[in-house]
Amino acid sequence: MVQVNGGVLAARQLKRCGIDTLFGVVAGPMIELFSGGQSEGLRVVGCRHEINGGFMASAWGWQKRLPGIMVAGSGPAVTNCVTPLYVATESAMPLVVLGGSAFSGTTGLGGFQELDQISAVRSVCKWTGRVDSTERIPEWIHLAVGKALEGRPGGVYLDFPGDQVGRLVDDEDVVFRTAPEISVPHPDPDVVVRIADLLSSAERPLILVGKGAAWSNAGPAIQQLVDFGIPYVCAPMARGTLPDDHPNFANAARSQALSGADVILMLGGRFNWIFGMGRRFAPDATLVQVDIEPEELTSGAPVSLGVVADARATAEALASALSSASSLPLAAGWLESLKQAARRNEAAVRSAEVDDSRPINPYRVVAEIREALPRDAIVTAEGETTMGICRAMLPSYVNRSRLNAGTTGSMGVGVPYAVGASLAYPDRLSIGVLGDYAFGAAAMAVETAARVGAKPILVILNNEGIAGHLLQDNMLPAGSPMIASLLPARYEMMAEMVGGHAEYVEAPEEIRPALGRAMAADKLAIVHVRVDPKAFRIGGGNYLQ
Ligand SMILES: Cc1ncc(C[n+]2csc(CCOP(=O)(O)OP(=O)(O)O)c2C)c(N)n1
Ligand SMILES: [Mg+2]
Repeated sequence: MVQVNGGVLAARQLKRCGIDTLFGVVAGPMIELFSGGQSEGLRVVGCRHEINGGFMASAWGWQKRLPGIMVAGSGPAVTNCVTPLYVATESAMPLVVLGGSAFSGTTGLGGFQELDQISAVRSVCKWTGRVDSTERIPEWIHLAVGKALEGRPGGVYLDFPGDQVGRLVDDEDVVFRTAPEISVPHPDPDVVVRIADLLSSAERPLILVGKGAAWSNAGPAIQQLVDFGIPYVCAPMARGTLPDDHPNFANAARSQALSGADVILMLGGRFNWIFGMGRRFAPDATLVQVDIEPEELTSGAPVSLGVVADARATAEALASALSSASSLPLAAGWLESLKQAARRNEAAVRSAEVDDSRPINPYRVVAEIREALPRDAIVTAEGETTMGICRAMLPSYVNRSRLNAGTTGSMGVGVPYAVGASLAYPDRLSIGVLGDYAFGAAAMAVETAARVGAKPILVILNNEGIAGHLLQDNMLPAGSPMIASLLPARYEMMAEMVGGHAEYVEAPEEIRPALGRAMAADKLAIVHVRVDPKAFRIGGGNYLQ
């Protein structure tokens, strides 16, 4: 009879779930989970802070279409996971946090790091559970992975009382579980006909593409649909679900599209603040929403027809329902007017893109990045000014290749997202375009990246603060100590510190060569670009939209 501990059992079940990478901060009472992970052949990424580990795991999971797994010790290690769980749940990214907790025999006595951890995380989780026996650890992992992944993905928490983790059990008393094959919900055929009729009789149809469409790989089917002549707008992290150079891509005319459409079909997205809580549409617009979660269909938006179904299955059904029509002639003028509006909006920033002045115009930096990127790059953008400019200017061409501050607008995600994405797809370029505050919020993750061989390129647009100097100069008392402005610290030295590649750029003509050297270096790189602290975004608007 062979005896194994709870850590080995957890690792074996995770492998059965298709997971080959764990993130975590080594701590009791979870040491056996780390050791079991390593002995069972999983890659274990030891992070410098649970918040970074949780974000790395979320990005890895979003890329792999599996839950990211984050292993944390007890007490503060678990409370440090509250933010990644919240961000994952709100941004529909699958994340499983496995947290150690106090030993059962001493609870209530003031044990080390004792806390009611489930209560601490419950409101930011899709599901929580507590391991009740070492033998059942595989079953609990099976439950946690399934709950994180199915329906709308999100964060889940599984609590491991310390005494269950290290206990040895006979391996023949343990049952491993296999995930069910899940058939996704298809739309009712009659409803498909109704939506097809609505679209083909619309004068100003519009398709909105949410993260659910990205998650369900709906891109090719949506492409067939928009090829009938329908413009579409992508949610920020759904960029690339179909390639951004599709002629009907209307994000550059987003306001015109949202306020002008007469029939709007939302595929796999929520009418939350990113879509103006559903209040920005024309009063007589007809709204159809397709979502895997029924409760999403009641929201601030005046939805007239809700469909509980998978985005890809629905887009495929609609494309075949429309297939007798070669195009939608009624909508041709509308599509053309949005293309013109997009060209006008893009032209408004053109002079900034080629601006030669010093300090460097941030639009110039992002334009240079755009020209240097391969089509399959995974792009993470974060910051206030910086993320807004990236949203307007950086394209994505491949599904689930775009990460940003997401539904919660959380700073501190950028560095770990870029690292997690690089670990998920080591052969693709993972680039983080980050504000200086955003970089600093998670800067020590560069040590993790260098140690595990992740090779993100982190381009820091250093405008010396939170929205550069704009907040400090205009909204805080004149002459008061700097709290929103920051020092122009030499951030690239953090790459040197860990043996990575460092670039420091002050002149516009140096941007491209520096990016080229960083890409050729084949290791973690920081390209630190000093940009104009007084520059702001042209056109304004909400920073995540
Ligand atoms: C966790 C968290 N804390 C604080 C904020 C408020 N906030 C919004 S943007 C931002 C930083 C922006 O500065 P930077 O990253 O340098 O980008 P810039 O706007 O200068 O390009 C902060 C702190 C937030 N969104 N999330
Ligand atoms: Mg800044």
